[in-house]
Amino acid sequence: MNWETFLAPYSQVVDELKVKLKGIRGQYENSSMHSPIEFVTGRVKPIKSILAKARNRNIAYYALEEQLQDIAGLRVMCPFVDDIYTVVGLLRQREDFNIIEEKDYITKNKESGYRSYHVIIEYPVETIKGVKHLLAEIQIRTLAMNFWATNEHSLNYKYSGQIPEEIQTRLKKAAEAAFLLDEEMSKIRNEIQEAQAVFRNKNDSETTD
Ligand code: 0O2
Repeated sequence: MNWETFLAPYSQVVDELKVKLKGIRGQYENSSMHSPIEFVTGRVKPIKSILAKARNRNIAYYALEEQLQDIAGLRVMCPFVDDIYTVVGLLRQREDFNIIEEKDYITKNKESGYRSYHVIIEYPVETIKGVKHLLAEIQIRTLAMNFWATNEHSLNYKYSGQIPEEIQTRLKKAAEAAFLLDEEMSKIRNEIQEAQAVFRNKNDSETTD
């Protein structure tokens, strides 16, 4: 297995999708509209993680491309829960890739407390040998959901996937607190957005003065 050759087109997928998703944010900003996207990150799954997931799920090397959906991974962070569904709507109407699966871990969170909306796409990437259709996973979540998931991921790494029960219980409580925070912020969303618009206008007039 030549990993460099295998992963190169995935790296291109991540780079291209980052540009496209950040482009959505830019278009909202240029139209002085509230952007449903706060920021975007992307990564190619590290070889060690690919091997571990393939081992756990009994996936042979030749089947990785077909069965491992998140070798190319994008993450879209949104200010509010509603924005997640706006982003999903924008993805559904695009013509540069096909959505092949959606996983809603927001209305039904995972046992761990994890919340996010996952969209699995098939993305056509141009290579010197022609077009390759590769899978990529776009995880869409609020800033609060991301805060929780990042911390839980670190703990999972620390405890090699066996987080002690007491910490698991705390994590579940923290997931609920993060969800409540999202709910409360949604209730005062208009106030927050008006304040941000005033702040933006003030900054704009100061830079043009
Ligand atoms: P990493 O290190 O982030 O790459 P499925 O076969 O559909 O049941 P699969 O393929 O694991 O399961 O898909 P799923 O459940 O949509 O999860 C894919 C990714 O979502 C994970 O990738 C994580 O990034 C994230 N995720 C899912 N569940 C959790 C969770 O409980 N906590 C956190 N922090 N992240 C989660 P990897 O490969 O597991 O990890």
